[in-house]
Amino acid sequence: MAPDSFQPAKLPYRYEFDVAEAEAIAACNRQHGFAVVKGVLTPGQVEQFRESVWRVLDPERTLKPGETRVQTDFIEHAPPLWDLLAHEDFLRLNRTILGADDLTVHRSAAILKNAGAGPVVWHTDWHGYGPLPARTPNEILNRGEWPNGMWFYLNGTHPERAGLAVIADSHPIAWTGPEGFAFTPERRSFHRPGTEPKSYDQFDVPGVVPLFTEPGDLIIFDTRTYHAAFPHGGSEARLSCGFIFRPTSPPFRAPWERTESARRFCAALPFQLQPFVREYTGLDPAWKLAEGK
Ligand SMILES: O=C(O)CCC(=O)C(=O)O
Ligand SMILES: [Fe+2]
Repeated sequence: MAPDSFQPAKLPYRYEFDVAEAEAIAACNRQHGFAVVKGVLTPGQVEQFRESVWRVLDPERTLKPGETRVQTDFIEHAPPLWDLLAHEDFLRLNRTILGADDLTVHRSAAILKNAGAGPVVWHTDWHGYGPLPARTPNEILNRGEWPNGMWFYLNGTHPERAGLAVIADSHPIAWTGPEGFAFTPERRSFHRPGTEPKSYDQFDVPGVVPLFTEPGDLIIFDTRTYHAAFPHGGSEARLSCGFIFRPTSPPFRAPWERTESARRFCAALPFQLQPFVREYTGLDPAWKLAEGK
């Protein structure tokens, strides 16, 4: 691993902002494909979010060394996140990024990653480079133009402990990949030419920005931005969670019915927050494209 990946990247632009700087954050995300927003959560919220991640992903505390768990309808089970639906700066930031006043909760997730876990390979979350029709819930939900990364890393992020890294400016459709690499099929990742076309998991890639954040900071990245996570060489489990909005219009349909859990979530939200979930699809993990389609 290149030693520089443990140093903050020296970039000719600012990518860390205060939550009130909505225009500058949206501009940085548009131009460079990512931004960090400092201190969005209070220490009390960080504590509540952490408690929710443990409660939902590991209620029995059985997480093994090196294990990672992912949960893909997290907001439905984590009422402390609902406070963000009434957080004026957070809403204004999302409205500015999306260029829309009416927002719908699109999807949410949480990840619990124990010390000893390996890296997350370089990838884009966007499935628009792949074939139609979409085959999985992720492929259905990750074809939009809204940012796909709106993450709170509740222990902060650091390259030594499974921190997130992004490749600056990797989000345009016209991007041709990092210098010295070729894309793997469907542009999911990249590899060194002459080696097997499997997703790259090292950090010696041109344009890498390792992120250094505190608990309570928000990491935003564009739907097409390439990102990866360092191996977890720390000693405590890494907890992260987040959710994204999409503009309520145009309508967005999913090919599954709301799950029982999605229905309970929508019913439980206070009256004044209902507009955020009228068009909520939830995510049915059991859905897949029927054979022969
Ligand atoms: O483990 C991480 O922080 C990376 C997560 C990620 O890339 C994803 O969920 O798409
Ligand atoms: Fe990802």
